[in-house]
Amino acid sequence: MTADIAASASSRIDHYPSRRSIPARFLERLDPVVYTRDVNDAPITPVQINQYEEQGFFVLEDIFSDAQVKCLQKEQQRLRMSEVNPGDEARIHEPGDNTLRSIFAVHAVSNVFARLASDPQLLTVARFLLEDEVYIHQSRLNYKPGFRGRDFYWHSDFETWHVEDGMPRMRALSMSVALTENSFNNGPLMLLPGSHKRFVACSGNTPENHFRESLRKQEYGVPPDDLLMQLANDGGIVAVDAKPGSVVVFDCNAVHGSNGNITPFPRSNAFIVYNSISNRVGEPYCNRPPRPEYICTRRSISPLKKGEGVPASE
Ligand code: 6CS
Ligand code: FE
Repeated sequence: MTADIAASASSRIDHYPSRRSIPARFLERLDPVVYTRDVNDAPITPVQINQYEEQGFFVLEDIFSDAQVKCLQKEQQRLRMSEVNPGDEARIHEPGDNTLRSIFAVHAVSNVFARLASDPQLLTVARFLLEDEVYIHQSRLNYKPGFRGRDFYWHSDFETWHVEDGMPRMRALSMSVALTENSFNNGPLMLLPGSHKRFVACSGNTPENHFRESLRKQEYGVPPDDLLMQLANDGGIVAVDAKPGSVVVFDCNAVHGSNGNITPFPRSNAFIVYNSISNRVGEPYCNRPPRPEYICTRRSISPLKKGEGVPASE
């Protein structure tokens, strides 16, 4: 068998079987966390590299200036208020009411968020950790507005991206850019340190068009209580209080979630998901049709080039 056939054959082997109608269980992580072995002139500190390796995440403080944050906030408000074609599927509302929960593919509809996604400070870190050229697998704004912002239950993004998008291996990461204060009381991102080192294979089967519900309230691909208890007992729970303009970088398989927000203060973040160009998505592993392009980039996969950075707003 030639090398490329072997490679494509191996890429179709399901190394992380999940939602196969068998009880949930831990599987070994088969992939590195930090792919780079050469840490000379790294764009992040040894402490950050070690934290990412061991805990699955770290925080980049003060990446964007107040003027840049102001520009991002104005843009997220514009998108939030913008008239869109009725039934725009990329705009997700909270279950049961018309509160806007998320907007997906913001890098594709907004020049400001395209510049955020290609910002050299972010792209350099993603390329370093994944040791590859990268492309944007997904982007989204999670608004989590005041008073009525709902929770995002515990999950591993990779479990979904593997099963429903056909992402073969754990060679992707998310960057959550804080657009408003992420404080301990308005539903900050919570992570289970060390959870990225084991894959939680979930029970059940993926329903048809699962994304129509899962982006509002995820019920499949969710770790069961006993495995969550083990992860929390082993590594604790960290709620990340992040100032506007800071960035939480977390591994694709780090189990995370966030509580609802009944405070008057929104907890709005922009998420950019970088996938390695050598880990591009293929056929889903759940034998369902591929999810739409606004959730999972599939048509236009090419190495992301460094952009001019996030504009500053006067
Ligand atoms: O299905 C997805 O791709 C989305 N679901 C969650 C809960 N987090 C990652 C991503 O936004
Ligand atoms: Fe997530």
